[in-house]
Amino acid sequence: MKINEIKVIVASPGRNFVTVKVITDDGLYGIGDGTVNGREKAVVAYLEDHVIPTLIGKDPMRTEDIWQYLYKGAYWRRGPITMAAIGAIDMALWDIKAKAAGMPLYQLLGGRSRDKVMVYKHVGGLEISEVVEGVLALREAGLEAIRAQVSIPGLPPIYGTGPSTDQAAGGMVRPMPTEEVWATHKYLPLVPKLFEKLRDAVGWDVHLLHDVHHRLTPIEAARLGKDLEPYRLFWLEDAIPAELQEGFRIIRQHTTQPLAVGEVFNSVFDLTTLITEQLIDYIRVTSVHAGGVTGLKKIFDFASIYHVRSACHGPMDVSPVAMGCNIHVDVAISNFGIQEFTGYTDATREMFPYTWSYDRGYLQPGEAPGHGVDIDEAVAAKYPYAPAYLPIARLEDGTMTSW
Ligand code: CS2
Ligand code: MG
Repeated sequence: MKINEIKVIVASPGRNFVTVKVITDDGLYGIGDGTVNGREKAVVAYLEDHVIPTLIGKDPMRTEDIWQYLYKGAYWRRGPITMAAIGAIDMALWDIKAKAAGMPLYQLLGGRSRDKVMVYKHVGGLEISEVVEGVLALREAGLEAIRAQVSIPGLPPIYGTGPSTDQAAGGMVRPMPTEEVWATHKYLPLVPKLFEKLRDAVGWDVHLLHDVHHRLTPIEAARLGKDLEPYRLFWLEDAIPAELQEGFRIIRQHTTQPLAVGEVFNSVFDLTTLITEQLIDYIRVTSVHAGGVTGLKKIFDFASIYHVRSACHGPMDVSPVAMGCNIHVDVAISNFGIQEFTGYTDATREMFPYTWSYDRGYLQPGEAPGHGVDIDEAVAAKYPYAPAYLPIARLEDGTMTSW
């Protein structure tokens, strides 16, 4: 079997997606997600100009060799654009391999290690009362794990809350970066109040999560972790920017609050200190950004030695293709933790028919050969790409900060 053709399909069914279609000489094809939210066209150019020409004629079964060829062969290794391009190709090749074997992808990854894949969904609100209502509603809908975010009184809606950035409204990506305002000193006293009210309202048998979204210093994150200990959160996510992995040592010294990080990571080298020093509890890498199925397996198997569990990133900008690959990995690995899942718009589901399924807080990979996700190119043609950016954030004095 040889790779005959590779297409890159860019479409925007509510938000931009970059999808790769690898077609073999005997008619089998596989698809992969290469979406980097707000930098999609960089991945398209990397694929079309530098990856695809080198793969035509290669044996698609050689997933590990092609992964190494694209990783080591780039010379300029790693980075979000390179690893998303590698991830897209890798997902497509695993799709082909599993289709050729006539098996769902998870069977090639060790078979089932669990009967179902637990998810968490998002609740965001402008007021604490709104968040409490939203969490109770998701509890009713069967969720075992719920992420809660609240806006800061007196400031415009911040990440994960309100219409301006709530992904459920598909409104997070804008033609030019919108500017949001952040104030740590107003945020820190608010979050413990949110979770006190949530525990009073929803009790203790539901996992509650919170995403700080890279916005604190290590000692501020240590303070927040301690303040949240009475409410027993499942995790505090992205407490600090994670380029400086050692920063987590300070948080770890002060609090037993479980920590999650890694959605912006794209290689195992981004997290070796965090994992080997057990500075975190969940690693958030996802198939599209960390080098595909091959990349995820390398990272999660490494993490399993250090008691670190998986928590694949899974908001709406991770396409149903990458979500499908995540679920196959989730169901097979030994150290599964949780899967983020926000669902998709009707247009996205129309463009990406899939056989994985969601039901009352849990996902199933499906039994179709491959990863079980396809792309309807005629539907994709209805939704042309449009430039779109994530918001940026500034402090009240105008200083740039992490969004
Ligand atoms: C967030 C993401 O889901 C999460 O944990 O951090 O929604 C993130 O803001 C987006 O993926 C950025 O594109
Ligand atoms: Mg996050």
